[in-house]
Amino acid sequence: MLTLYGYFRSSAAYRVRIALGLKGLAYKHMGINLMPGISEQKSEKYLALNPQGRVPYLIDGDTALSQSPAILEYLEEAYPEIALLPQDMHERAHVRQLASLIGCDIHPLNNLSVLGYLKTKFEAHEADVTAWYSHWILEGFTAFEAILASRKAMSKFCHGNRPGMADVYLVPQVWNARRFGVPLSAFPQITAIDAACNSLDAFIAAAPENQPDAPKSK
Ligand SMILES: N[C@@H](CCC(=O)N[C@@H](CS)C(=O)NCC(=O)O)C(=O)O
Repeated sequence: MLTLYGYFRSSAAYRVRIALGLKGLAYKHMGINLMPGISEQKSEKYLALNPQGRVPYLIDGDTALSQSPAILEYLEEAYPEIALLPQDMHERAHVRQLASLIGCDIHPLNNLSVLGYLKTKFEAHEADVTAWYSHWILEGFTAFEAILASRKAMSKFCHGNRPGMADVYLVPQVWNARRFGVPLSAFPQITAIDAACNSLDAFIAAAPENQPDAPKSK
């Protein structure tokens, strides 16, 4: 059985939960509480496992990995029966392009430690931090939407009519955007794809509000 260390609101862990669900892989959930003031990711015990002190962290037998892109690529190779990347290498590169736009250019600028550093080191106010957060999502989603629009045919998901790797990255980022009140009306394809994904069991089961460590009142 696989073990996934995560946090209900971590979008990097959310990606891995979606991929596990799409591939039909059962896993044991280990909650790591990232709430400022609790910061279980910085505990001696967790750092001994993952020296970077972040989630997700996946254990599959002798394989133990941090970094959601590495985990997702590992799952794709270790459990290829339900593929999240296209067969064709050109299409595969296209999907990786979309995933990287989110994984490399939006998410790292908006993660908890970056936002915390803006506040502690640069005395950024809450409104400045929210503006920072929105800026990188809006900039990234504008490009993402344009890339989707440049494709010859519209599709139900980011690539074709089955959910795959780009959707695995997109849906958690849309969830974050909504959480911070980022307006999404300029992104009709992104929001349509998000809605299509969120009607599927794997995405519903992976949603932050459906995790065992989510607050009950949410
Ligand atoms: N590039 C990493 C990013 C992981 C990451 O930043 N995780 C966040 C939650 S989404 C985290 O654990 N933050 C804790 C912290 O910054 O202290 C990945 O994709 O796995």
